[in-house]
Amino acid sequence: MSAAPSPALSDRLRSATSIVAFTGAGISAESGVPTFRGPEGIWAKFKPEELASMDAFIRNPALVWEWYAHRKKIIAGIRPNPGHDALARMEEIIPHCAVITQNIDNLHRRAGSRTVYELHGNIERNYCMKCGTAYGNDVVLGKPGVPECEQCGGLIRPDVVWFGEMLPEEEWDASIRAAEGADIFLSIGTSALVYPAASIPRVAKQSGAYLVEINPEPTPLTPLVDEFLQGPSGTILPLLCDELVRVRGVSTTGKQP
Ligand code: BV8
Ligand code: ZN
Repeated sequence: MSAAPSPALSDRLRSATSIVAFTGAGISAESGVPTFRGPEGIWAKFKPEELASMDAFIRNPALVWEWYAHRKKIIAGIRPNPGHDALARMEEIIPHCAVITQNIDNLHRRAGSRTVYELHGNIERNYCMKCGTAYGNDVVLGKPGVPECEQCGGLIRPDVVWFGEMLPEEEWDASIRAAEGADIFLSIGTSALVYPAASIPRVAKQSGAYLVEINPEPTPLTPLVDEFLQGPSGTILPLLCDELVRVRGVSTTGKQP
């Protein structure tokens, strides 16, 4: 286990035409977004099913909205970190680059990544459960208690995937296609516990990708990976991007000199 890319990875960085990143809450930890299962995890007090599920919302919409309003406020005040920035820079250099994220914080797009597949939705979006009308956070956070639809009075919910809910089909299909075509697949900052998302790195590996994991801790995926870069993604991803620039002899703007 090391934090620096091996010669085998440098070789692949030199020739890769497709690098795909699969990210979880860990990549946003250094931006100040609490992870789910860490000691400070946002689920430290509750179990996921007690908050991020339709049953929880029907049972106690005010508690679920209090939790999401709290997270929306945290996320509104944070910025992408060098890990997000490095992935956006890679997209300037490699023709086919994609980010498959489990995160709902929108930080990849804010860092400049353009091909981003959000498997679990986006906390900046909300919609009415009855008529589907879309609402931004400015509207829902301005209302006390559980926000109701201005069109039909229905309950408004965050546009995220709850436990027991299907993932968005288009994002899922695009993510599988990207994983199947990846030369290098990076699994970054995820405990690899939540399915079906956690099956995607395995699809990449089975399709011939060089599978790299970036995490300060080992996970259930670690035994399967070709390379485990142990450490925080905010440090490791910029180093990986510098190595990509070095072996391909490109300028940092991604353009050939
Ligand atoms: C579905 C959005 C079916 C909401 C989320 C039993 C076995 C297997 C599966 C199941 C099971 N029982 C139920 C299931 C299915 C269930 C599931 O997988 N449960 C798990 C808990 C066992 N999955 C579902 O319900 C999914 N839907 O299966 O539907 C279906 C089929 C047909 C018809 C209808 C339905 C839906 C799952 C989506 C749930 N929504 N989020 C919200 O955010 O509020 S999940 C949530 O947790 C996140 O989105 C994220 O995706 C997920 C995983 O968390 P991670 O991102 O990995 O974060 P975590 O804290 O766990 O780990 C952080 C990592 O970062 C750690 O490893 C840490 O070491 C590392 N780290 C820390 N600092 C850094 C770092 N890494 C790098 N740098 C650092 N600085
Ligand atoms: Zn409505």
